[in-house]
Amino acid sequence: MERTFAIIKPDAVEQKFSGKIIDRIEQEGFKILSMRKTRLTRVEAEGFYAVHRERPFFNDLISFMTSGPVVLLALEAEGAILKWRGVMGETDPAKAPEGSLRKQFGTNIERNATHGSDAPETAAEELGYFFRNIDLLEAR
Ligand code: FUP
Repeated sequence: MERTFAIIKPDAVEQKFSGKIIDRIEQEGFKILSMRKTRLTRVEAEGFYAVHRERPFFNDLISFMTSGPVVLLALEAEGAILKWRGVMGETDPAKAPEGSLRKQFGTNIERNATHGSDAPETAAEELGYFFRNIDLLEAR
């Protein structure tokens, strides 16, 4: 079993798509190990996206990610990381396949509805960043 970290971003929460996205997560066979609705502080968002600090879109991205509440999720499934990336589709909703979450609920490359870890190392890091004692979470 593999774990990944997901975010339902402020655009999707604001448009009341959280329920539909959580439903899709369950229908796809992910187990929700932990889930929390919160509003990211600037410090939290900047730390989370630290790898993008030098990118031209960084400030806009941080403003967007702190603009309203998000839903943070710890997910588990066989091959969870790639599986969740597949359900989300490409970063740019315009390039994401029909039926993917970003195609269905995203607006543009910034307001793209969801986040998902891109590799085992980032999944472990991101899960640890937002969920204390992630190693103790049991699939029940
Ligand atoms: P992804 O792994 O699909 O989330 O994509 P990236 O790591 O490349 O980008 C992380 C986030 O930065 C995206 F979700 C949205 C934002 N971004 C922009 O706002 N503009 C860009 O040109 C690229 C990414």
